[in-house]
Amino acid sequence: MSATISRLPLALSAVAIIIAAVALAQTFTLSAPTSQVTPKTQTFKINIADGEVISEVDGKDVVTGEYHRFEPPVLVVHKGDTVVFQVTNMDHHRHSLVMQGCSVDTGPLNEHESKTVQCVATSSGVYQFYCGIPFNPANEACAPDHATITGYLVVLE
Ligand SMILES: [Cu+2]
Repeated sequence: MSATISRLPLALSAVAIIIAAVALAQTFTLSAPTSQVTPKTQTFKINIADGEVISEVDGKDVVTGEYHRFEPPVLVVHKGDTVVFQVTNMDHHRHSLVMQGCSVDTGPLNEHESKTVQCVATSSGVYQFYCGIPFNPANEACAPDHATITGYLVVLE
């Protein structure tokens, strides 16, 4: 009986040491960097193109307008990736691709002109890219829908 009582503090000490060791191990595990996707280079072919607005007029489909867009309009990468934009202007109006945050700017692109620009996506988030050439019908610069020629770079954590 007395032998059992005298072993109790030893057993409690052992349990305390085990609990402390587990807690310490968890502390180091939690403070260790979380596993990240290995940064890589992601290349996108992006066309600046026009589309037709087709409306039904007197029972027939008629082209009633045109719009301009980036194709594809949404790009998804991971933080740390190098993003390469191979931009081609397929439209007869002059356009460009500009983005802040992950900073790129092709400068003005004439019809069928291409330019490659790149940036490193250092922060996660959603970045809008857009045409940087304001509409000016006097010199073939952009189009009336300039403000809606936009796309998005989604940078995942
Ligand atoms: Cu524009």
